[in-house]
Amino acid sequence: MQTVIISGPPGCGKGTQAKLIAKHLGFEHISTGDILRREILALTELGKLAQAKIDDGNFVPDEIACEMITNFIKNNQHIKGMVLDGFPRTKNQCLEFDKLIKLINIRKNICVSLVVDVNNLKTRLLNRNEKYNRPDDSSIEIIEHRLRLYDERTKPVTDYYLNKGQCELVNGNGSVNEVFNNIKTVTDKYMEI
Ligand code: B4P
Repeated sequence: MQTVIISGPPGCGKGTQAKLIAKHLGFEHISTGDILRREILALTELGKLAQAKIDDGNFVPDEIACEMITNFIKNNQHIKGMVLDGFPRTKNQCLEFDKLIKLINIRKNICVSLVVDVNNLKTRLLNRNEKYNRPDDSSIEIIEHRLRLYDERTKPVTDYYLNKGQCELVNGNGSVNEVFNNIKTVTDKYMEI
C-alpha cells in the first residue's frame, strides 16, 4: 500500500484536494474530519465527545484519531493506496502512524503540505461558513484559534516529514485546478500508479 498525506492549516483546501488526488491516483480518500462530522450527525458516543471539541475549534484526542485510521486500514488491507486528509494532525499522531506503517508494510509515504496566505485562509473559511454553517467556521475568533492551534500542534507534522525527507511544500494559493496540478506534480514523482 502507498499513502499520501495532505497536510496544512484549516481552510488550505485539504479536503478539496484530497478528493481530487485520490481519484487521480485510484486511491481511497479518508478524512478524519468527515468521519467525525458523520458521527456527530448520527449522535453516536464518539460524535457527542467530538462535537464540543470540534465546535470550539479544538482537536479530538490523539487516541481517537489514531483508532479511526487503524480501523479504516484493518477494513481496507488490499487497497492500492490511500490519501489521508486531516491525519496525522499532531506529532504524536505521526509517531503512532509510523508504527502502523511498519506493521502493515506501507511501501511509500509522502506528505504534501499546502502553504496558503493567512488572509486567504480566513476568507475561505468565512465563505464556507456562509454556505455550510459549520460551527468551527462561525466566528473569526474560532478561526484564529484554529490557526494558532495549527502553528502549535500541526505545523510540527510538516517539520517531522521534512526532516525525514518525505515532505514537499506546495503552493495552495491558486485556483482549485492550479493547486491540483501543483500536487499532481509531486505525487506523480513519488507514487507508483
Ligand atoms: P477538517 O475536516 O480537516 O477541515 P479543515 O481543516 O477545516 O478544512 P480543509 O483544509 O479540509 O479545507 P477545505 O478543503 O474544506 O477538520 C475539522 C476539525 O476536525 C478539526 O478542526 C479538528 O477538530 C477535527 N479533526 C480532524 N482530524 C483530526 C485529527 N486527526 N486529530 C484531531 N482532531 C481532528 O477548504 C476550505 C474552503 O475553501 C472550502 O469552502 C473550499 O471550497 C474552499 N477552497 C478550497 N480550495 C480553494 C481554492 N483553491 N480557492 C478558493 N477556495 C478554495
